Amino acid sequence: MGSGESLVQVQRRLLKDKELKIRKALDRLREKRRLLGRQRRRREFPVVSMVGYTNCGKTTLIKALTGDDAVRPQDRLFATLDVTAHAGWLPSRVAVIYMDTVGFLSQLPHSLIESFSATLEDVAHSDLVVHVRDVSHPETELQKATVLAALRGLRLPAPLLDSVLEVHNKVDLVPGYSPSGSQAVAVSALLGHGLPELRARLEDAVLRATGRQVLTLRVRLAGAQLSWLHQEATVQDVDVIPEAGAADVRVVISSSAYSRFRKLFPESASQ
Ligand SMILES: Nc1nc2c(ncn2[C@@H]2O[C@H](COP(=O)(O)OP(=O)(O)OP(=O)(O)O)[C@@H](O)[C@H]2O)c(=O)[nH]1
Ligand SMILES: [Mg+2]
Repeated sequence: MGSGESLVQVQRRLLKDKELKIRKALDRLREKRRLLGRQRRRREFPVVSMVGYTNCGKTTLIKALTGDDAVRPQDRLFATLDVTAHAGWLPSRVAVIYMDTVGFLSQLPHSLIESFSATLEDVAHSDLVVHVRDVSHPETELQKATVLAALRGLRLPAPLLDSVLEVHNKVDLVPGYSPSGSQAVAVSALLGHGLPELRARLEDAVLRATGRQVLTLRVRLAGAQLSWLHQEATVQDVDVIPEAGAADVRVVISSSAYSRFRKLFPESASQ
């Protein structure tokens, strides 16, 4: 204790030390929970990461796709400094997790580089990367180049880098816009234009990336096929045909499960 310190000052100092310890422990806990959450999510759902230049509309697009009011878009730099995850459903009722990321910038302030890269580590573990672009921005091509360069810097697995889905956002601000000769999907996240087409494209890409397909299989009701499918695949719809003692079952199934199914039940036909 310093000679000039009063009792109140000592208590304050001790409390400060304690607060620091608690804060550190909280940070560790938060990190641990984040990692656990990430592992859990990855096991259960395909993960789609939204990346793009800052202000291109990532958060708005996720909100439009998930209808989640909790995702509040903000028109300012780094409105979202942490990576956030939101669940959405694809047309075949496959659930996906959309990961919101921090927007890219050409000249990132040095003090932010570390948090920035930390939030992007998750991108490498996703099943699909969606590159959102603001096509109404005068520097949209430069922004695209910046984002692609940064993505290359993340050393993503080649299949992930090769399958990046490009979304051209804010087309409501560019009358008569149509993406020139590319595979891109044109949308207005704000007005909801182009979302059905985007969902279809997302589904295609997600199923392909995760080695799954949507099939309708004719199964005999007397056999074990239906319960097998319930266990090994995602059953979406069962259409019973009483006179045939059978059902048409629509499933989302992995390639490996489908080949096991065909071996086990060679009599079942794909419709
Ligand atoms: N006109 C129009 N504005 C849009 C569209 N999508 C997003 N915006 C607006 O663009 C601004 C930025 O949108 P955000 O969704 O916050 O962008 P972001 O990519 O998440 O930005 P950061 O998190 O900072 O990287 C907001 O003011 C949105 O309302 C769109 O399709 N059309
Ligand atoms: Mg955002």
